[in-house]
Amino acid sequence: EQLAIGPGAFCFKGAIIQDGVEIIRAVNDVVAKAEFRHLITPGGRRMSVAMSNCGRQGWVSDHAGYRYQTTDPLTGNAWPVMPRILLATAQSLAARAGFGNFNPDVCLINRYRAGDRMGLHQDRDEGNVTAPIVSLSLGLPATFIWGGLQRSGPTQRFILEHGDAVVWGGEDRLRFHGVAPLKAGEHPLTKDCRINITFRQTGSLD
Ligand code: MD5
Ligand code: FE
Repeated sequence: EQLAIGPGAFCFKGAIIQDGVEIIRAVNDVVAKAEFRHLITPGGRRMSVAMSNCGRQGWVSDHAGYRYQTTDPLTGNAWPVMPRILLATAQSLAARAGFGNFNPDVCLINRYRAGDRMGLHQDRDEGNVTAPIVSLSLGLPATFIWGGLQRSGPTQRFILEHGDAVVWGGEDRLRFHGVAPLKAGEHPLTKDCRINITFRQTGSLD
């Protein structure tokens, strides 16, 4: 089931349910090497969502700003290699949405617990905004907030549930978006949390 939620945004409802156990195992392998942490925004605020990364680059934030870097600031080590199941899932979904040759070098893993939220923002730290972003939702459901190209524009809300995948490309790639505070709950696979995984391509030549 593929829902076109915008001209360049496609929701694949339940598409990754059958791979849920394997995907969560891959996430656990990554966070055993690069643990979840609460990044600090350039303005000095601690993000409620806990994050980690795998792949050639990782998204980080601190007093100096938002950026991608090849090493984990907590350890100085390279980020863990992107597990094959994650890369394959992202590439397959991008292709189904019409984006061939998607070669993500970043896999950002977000962990939401009860009350955790993500304020309205755009994803524009990637050098290549022509590549889509693929996102996977696992565990507890969340209310996703979807705006327009200006922060002040109207927003829509929809629920992202366990097993849903969304490909954000084309003119929907730079929309403002956020996640409402997570409601407490219990999920058989992730217990008290929601895991969101986003795949990004930071370069323009690969
Ligand atoms: C989440 N994560 O549920 C969301 C899912 C993030 C983030 O927002 O930056 O980690 S990805 C939603 C998204 C990505 C790229 C573009 C658009 C939405 N969009 O244009 O609406 O944790
Ligand atoms: Fe985002």
